[in-house]
Amino acid sequence: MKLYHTPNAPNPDRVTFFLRAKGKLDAVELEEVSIMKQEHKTKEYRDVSPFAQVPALVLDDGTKITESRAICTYFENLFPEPNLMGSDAKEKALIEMWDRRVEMMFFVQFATWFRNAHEMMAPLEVPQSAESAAKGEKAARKMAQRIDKHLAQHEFLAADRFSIADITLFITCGFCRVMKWAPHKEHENLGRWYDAMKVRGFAS
Ligand SMILES: N[C@@H](CCC(=O)N[C@@H](CS)C(=O)NCC(=O)O)C(=O)O
Repeated sequence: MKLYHTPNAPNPDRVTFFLRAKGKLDAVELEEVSIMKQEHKTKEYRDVSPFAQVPALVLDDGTKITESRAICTYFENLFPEPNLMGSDAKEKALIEMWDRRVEMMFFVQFATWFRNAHEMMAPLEVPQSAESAAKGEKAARKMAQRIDKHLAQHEFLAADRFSIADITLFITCGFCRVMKWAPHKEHENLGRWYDAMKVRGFAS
């Protein structure tokens, strides 16, 4: 199977970090797609990913899976150990709850800020909107505070153990560098959690 990805872009990183945490990065053939060169907008790549987004996974039977969370779910089922999405009903629900919260209330809000404010994104976000940027920034900063408060009481984001929710948060904190913001340096508990994730080494 082939995984189309863009190194240092957050959604593709979510999948490659997830595979690395499973020790299975070598199970896929990797093909790089440059977003900056707009390679994701070519006809060839749109045949793989009709919405022109990265990552995309193409299975050996030709099936195309193009949402990072769905690709991770596929790998979770293919490579069950180590478990990263929950082993029983309660864990599955708690991990999904935090993963969705991070994705929708932090990642997407931050991405809205970045896409609408950064000059590098002007060719991709047409037209950029200062109002959308401001709303995204406010929501992302608020969620960073909420997560910091949660991490004051918890070693991991969900279910008291390492999971996809931690991976999604880790890639989001890393992504924030594009706006010269490091939420893990601004918030003590988030910082302690971030350092523990780096030591864990799943991302490198
Ligand atoms: N919901 C999708 C989002 C994918 C996505 O937005 N990927 C970005 C890279 S991080 C992309 O392809 N951007 C290209 C563009 O906006 O033109 C997923 O989770 O896979």
